[in-house]
Amino acid sequence: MLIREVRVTPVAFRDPPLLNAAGVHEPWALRTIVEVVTDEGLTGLGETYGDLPHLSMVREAARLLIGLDVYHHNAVYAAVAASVGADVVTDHHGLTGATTLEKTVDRVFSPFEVACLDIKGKAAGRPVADLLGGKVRDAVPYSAYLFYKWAGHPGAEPDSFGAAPDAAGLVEQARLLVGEYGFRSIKLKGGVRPPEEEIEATLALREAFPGHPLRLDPNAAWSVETSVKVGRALEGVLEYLEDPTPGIEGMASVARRVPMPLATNMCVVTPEHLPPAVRQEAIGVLLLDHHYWGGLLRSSHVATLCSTFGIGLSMHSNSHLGVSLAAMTHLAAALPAVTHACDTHTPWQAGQDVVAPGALRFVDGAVPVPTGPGLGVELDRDALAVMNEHYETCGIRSRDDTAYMKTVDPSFSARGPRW
Ligand code: GKR
Ligand code: MG
Repeated sequence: MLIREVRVTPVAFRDPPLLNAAGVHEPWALRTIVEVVTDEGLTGLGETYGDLPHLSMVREAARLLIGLDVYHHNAVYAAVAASVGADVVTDHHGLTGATTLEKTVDRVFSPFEVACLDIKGKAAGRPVADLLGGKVRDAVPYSAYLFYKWAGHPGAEPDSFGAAPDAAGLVEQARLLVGEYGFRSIKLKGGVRPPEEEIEATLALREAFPGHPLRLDPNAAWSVETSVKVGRALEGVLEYLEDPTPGIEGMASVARRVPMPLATNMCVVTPEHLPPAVRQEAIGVLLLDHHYWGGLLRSSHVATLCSTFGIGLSMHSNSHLGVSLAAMTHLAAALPAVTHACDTHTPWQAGQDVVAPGALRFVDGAVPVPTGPGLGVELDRDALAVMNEHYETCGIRSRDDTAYMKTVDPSFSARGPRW
């Protein structure tokens, strides 16, 4: 079945002011929706980052895919690799660690791979999870993803989530998300307030939610010594501590001295990072992310490798829409090795989406695996057009949490480790 056309549509949707070690989310988050159309009239969907350097590479790769067979993932990968060439662009998005040539190719390939799987699922009349080995769970558990947060964007009305400047605000935010979605695990985005305050916030969450596994993720904002202090202070409180400090060596030094496993979506982000991380016993949990691990099949191979080396699995997220949530859900549903609830930013979208309502929902904090063929979601074309219009007019072309933070606090620096 041959690729006849590829449509690449950048979109923007409203994003609340969520704080992290790099700064704060801008008023609009960007994504790119990819539609692959075949000679048999089937269309497959993919979703990826919307930052301009990445979007340009996705557009360039799309041109080279015309005429390729959707069943030939290796040929599609080779075409993408050829289009990216040897120019590693520093297309960081959010806090996802190093940029390497392989990771860049994997990032560009991912939405096309997902779209091809969507098409193959539609052709076979089977959900994507069946193409990945079949589901081992009917619903995928996600965690409540808490952020320190301003009441609203500067100069705008407060949003419906409210402010979360401290422990009490975060507990309130957790009550809101757990109440509405039924989440059974909680993740706190740290690296924002001094570590003592983030310990206090984590302990407040533990008291308010005694049965919920908790994680804390400062995105490498701490030195090794600070990480060890925080890790020891939170003994018995965290299921894992995520990216406390930069680099595999730094993580390994912390891992040897704290009681809980360390998790990462920053120091192991491409295959070449796995051998040193395994050798140095730097991580106990990998947060997979098909958007930069080269799609769903490559991610499932990485998952198998992790199991071999006794590394547990969770899933990383950045601000995303429903095509990504569907893909993440099919992948996690088909991976026996997923040991922890996955991350998602979905609640922060506040209902904005490019997929037609109905296929994706949260039940007790988990998303039931869509049962329709392929990803099981359909594009809402009106919503896509509106979000594309937002992209054209929003004025943002690449995510830059640091520059946005500096408009409010000119002395802010994202250079780490900060504490
Ligand atoms: O959305 O601000 C955010 C997160 O901080 C994101 O950019 C990170 O990549 O969620 C991510 C993480 O777990 O590190
Ligand atoms: Mg993280």
